[in-house]
Amino acid sequence: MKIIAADVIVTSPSRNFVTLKLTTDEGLTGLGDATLNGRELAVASYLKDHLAQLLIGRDPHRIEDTWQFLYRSSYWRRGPVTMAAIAAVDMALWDIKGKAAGLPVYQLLGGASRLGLRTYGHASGRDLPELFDSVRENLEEGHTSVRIQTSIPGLKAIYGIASQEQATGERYDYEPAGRGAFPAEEDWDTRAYLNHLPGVFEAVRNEFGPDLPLLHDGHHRMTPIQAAKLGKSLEPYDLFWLEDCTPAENQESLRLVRQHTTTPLAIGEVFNTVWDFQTLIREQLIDYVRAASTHFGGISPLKKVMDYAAQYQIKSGFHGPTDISPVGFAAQCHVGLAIHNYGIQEYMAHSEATNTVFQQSIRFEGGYLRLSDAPGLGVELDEEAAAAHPYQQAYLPYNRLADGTVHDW
Ligand code: CS2
Ligand code: MG
Repeated sequence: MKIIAADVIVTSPSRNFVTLKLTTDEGLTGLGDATLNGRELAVASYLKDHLAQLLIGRDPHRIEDTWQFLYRSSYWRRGPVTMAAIAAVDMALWDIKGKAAGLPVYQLLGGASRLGLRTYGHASGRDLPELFDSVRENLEEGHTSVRIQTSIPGLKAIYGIASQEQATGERYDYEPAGRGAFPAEEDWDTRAYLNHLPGVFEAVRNEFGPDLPLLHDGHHRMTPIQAAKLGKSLEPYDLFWLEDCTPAENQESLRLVRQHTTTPLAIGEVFNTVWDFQTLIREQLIDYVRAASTHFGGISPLKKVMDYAAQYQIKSGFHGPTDISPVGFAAQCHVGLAIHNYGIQEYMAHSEATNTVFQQSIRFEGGYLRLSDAPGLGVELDEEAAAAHPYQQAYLPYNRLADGTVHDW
């Protein structure tokens, strides 16, 4: 079997997605997700202008060899653009291998280790009543764990609050990247945040009891000592995890956080390779690996990092917002179903428009994501529907402190 075409499809049903479609001389096709939120066209160009011609004529069964060839021959290793492009190729090859074998990808990774994938949903609110309603909605949808994000008194707009208006007038529900030619500016104050958050968790615990697993995303905004303080102050509320408490490109900073708190830590949605996790895993500085197959080079490296993490009892908590396309989401769900050290999967349902372009076979039933027996990844792309939603420029927001300093968003 040989690859005879490599096409890049850019579409914007509710938000932008970049998809690679590989076609073989035997008529099989494979899909891969290459979406990099806010920088989509850079990856589309990487695939179209640099990788597509290298793939023509190759044997699609040689997944590991192709991955190593693309990674090492580029010379310029790592980085989100390169690794999203390689991820798309890797996923599309696994999709083809599954279709050729007549098996879903998880079967090729060792078979199912569980019946379905436990999830967490996103709850948020500008005040406690709105937050409580949002938690209830999540529970009604079937989520058995809930992420809690809240507005901070005195701040106008911050990451993760669904009902706040964007500068463009759109709502946050599906996509924080606002459409338009310039990123929206939000505000930030770490002291106000550290003072406000423990009270919110106390109120949520009082309302929903001690058993509901609760999560929180710090979105890279704290220094190590601030993160340590937050972890400590949230200990009475027994979090499932505190996510991205520091900008973790400095892996050593997690030593300090870890020394001070038993709040479990999850990190890595912006990481691109296993090396970004090396110190964090070896020194057991985290509890959950937050990588997404799409930004991490695909299914092959995601399986490798989880096998490494398994030696240290570290589990998966793959990044699953709607900027991971249905293809990338399916890819990591196949890994999640197969590995022993599965933890939890972030799950935000894609919009109706997204689901008309991408037909997904994963179902969310009884609180679990259930994978189908469809061969390969189990996602179909309707190219006509995709063409009806042309690319629209969009940017993630950014933050400024009260004195005008740019801060981590
Ligand atoms: C995130 C994302 O889901 C999460 O935990 O932190 O919402 C993230 O902000 C987006 O993926 C950025 O594109
Ligand atoms: Mg996050």
